[in-house]
Amino acid sequence: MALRNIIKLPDPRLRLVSAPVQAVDDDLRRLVEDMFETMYDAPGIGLAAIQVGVPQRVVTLDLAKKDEPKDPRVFVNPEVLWRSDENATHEEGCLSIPEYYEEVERPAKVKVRHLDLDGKVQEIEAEGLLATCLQHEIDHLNGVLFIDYLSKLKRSMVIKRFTKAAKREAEEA
Ligand code: GNR
Ligand code: NI
Repeated sequence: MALRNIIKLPDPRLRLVSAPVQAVDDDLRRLVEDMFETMYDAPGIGLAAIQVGVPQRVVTLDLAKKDEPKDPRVFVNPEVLWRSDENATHEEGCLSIPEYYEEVERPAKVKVRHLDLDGKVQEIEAEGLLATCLQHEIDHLNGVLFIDYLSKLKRSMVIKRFTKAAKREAEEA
């Protein structure tokens, strides 16, 4: 197991479209282990592989509260099969855009098909926070970030702030 570095805005890799996983094998299981370690350490409730620089369609999630037992979930090659017409608004954050939070409106419910770590096809219907997080993570696999749903002004201010911070860090290094 190893902690991996989480890439941050404006890293252009966040805009890549990740490739489908070809085989559910030990290499994939090692990546997933590292993703959980990295996600729990951050801490975050979800992580897409591209956030650790791996452009493959893999998502980890754990929505358990602090006082609850861990509930690690893995979604390989997730696909949205259905979205509700009804929308819901949730405050979102992203480990690749640290300490920035905004309300985002998305379909309230989604049906998602994916592979599990045994390579078996699974389908789930999600609502609430699970629906929000799954959509946030599947967006990452398509190079989409939650700031893309905000006004142009808000989005450009966030990108500017993180671009400046990255420049400053590069100069200090
Ligand atoms: O840790 C996270 N919290 C969160 C809160 C509301 C909506 C989505 C998320 S996902 C985020 C971790 C992350 O960046 N996943 O890509
Ligand atoms: Ni994110």
